[in-house]
Amino acid sequence: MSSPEQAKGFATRAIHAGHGERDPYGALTSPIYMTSTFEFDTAEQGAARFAGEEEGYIYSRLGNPTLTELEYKLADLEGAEACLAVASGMGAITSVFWTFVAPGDEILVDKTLYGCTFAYFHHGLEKFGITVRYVDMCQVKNLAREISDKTKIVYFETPANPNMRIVDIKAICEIAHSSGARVVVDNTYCTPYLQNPIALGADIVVHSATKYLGGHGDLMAGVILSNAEDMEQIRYVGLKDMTGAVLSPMNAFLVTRGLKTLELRMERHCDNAEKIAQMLMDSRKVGQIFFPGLPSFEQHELAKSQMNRFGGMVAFELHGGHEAGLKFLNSLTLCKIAVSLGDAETLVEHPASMTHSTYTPEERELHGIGEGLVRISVGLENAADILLDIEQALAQV
Ligand code: 3LM
Repeated sequence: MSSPEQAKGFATRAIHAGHGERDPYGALTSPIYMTSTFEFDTAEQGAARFAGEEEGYIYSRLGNPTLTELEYKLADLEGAEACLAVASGMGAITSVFWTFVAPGDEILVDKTLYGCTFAYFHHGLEKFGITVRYVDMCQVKNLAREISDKTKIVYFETPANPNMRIVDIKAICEIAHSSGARVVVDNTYCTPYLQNPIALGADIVVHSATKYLGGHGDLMAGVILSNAEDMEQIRYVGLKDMTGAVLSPMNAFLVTRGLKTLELRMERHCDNAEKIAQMLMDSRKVGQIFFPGLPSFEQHELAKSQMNRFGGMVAFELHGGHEAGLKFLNSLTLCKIAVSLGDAETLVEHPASMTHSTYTPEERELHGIGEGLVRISVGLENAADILLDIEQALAQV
């Protein structure tokens, strides 16, 4: 799916890439192909499509024109050869792993991961005879020490959910590739507007498109991006036969619509998050602040080198621990108490009891997820209003 749109600016590509032939009625917005199956002209044509001898749609689990438009657009934005849109972020992650791992294989994953991704590895893959090893990939030398020729996949998020640890994409890819492992990066927190893992050497990128890509909190979706060969396997093995995590054409349309404003939205998310992180610095209720844009953040320089800006996610540790975390959430009046991220509304959650309750308390401690940690998905409201709400909630703690 390499595209002639590549040379144009991000917003231009986000709006125009993937929009194919002019519609017969001149409709500016592509129609939504709400169909499960496609009619063949002849029995021979059907057979030729199944045999891969003729291009064309067969059945919506294998492909659908509304999804194709979204896939083409996202491949362009991430600089990937091909893309596959699926039903959720978890559908994306599981479709990749079921395609490429088998019993006896080993995978190396970062020690901090989104809670359900951790649960999939820990309670899912391990049950099928796949060895999962948790490595602190913020220290590149740890991967060099742990990797072996049994390692099939190296997997991480950067920034990691929920504590914003940054992994050096380029350095990790060099080590993984020297051992013949594929590198899979979850780019949900950044979107292709802020970070391009493929340009830094990653083999496969996954996203929860439920978040910033859709951007309005009204859908579930996931995407996978890679080279054409791997994507063919993920589509026809992982999605078609293993997970069946098919995206509805309606939701594909909504993600395509969301992408048109991705650049504008990300700029605003970043502006607002910078202001909130700065304000938190002045609160005596707050301990460590996890935001890569702060010069005091341990990995600020690394973040600067691989991200265009620092994103819309801010986390912080309250001195009062678990109780203080819940009290803070219950004191909010504008911001919503909710998991998920990347919506127009500011969403605030308590990872230890919500998104990361899939870890045991011991695992959370080991993986750097504190009991007093609060996570904010900074929304698109006016910054002054968000600041005021957070300040008054902090005062109640
Ligand atoms: C959350 N996260 O609030 P879906 N990768 C990352 C994610 O953050 C997520 C997924 C994958 C949250 C969801 S918690 C019950 C709500 C980095 C989701 C999975 O399958 O589209 O939800 O994506 O952190």
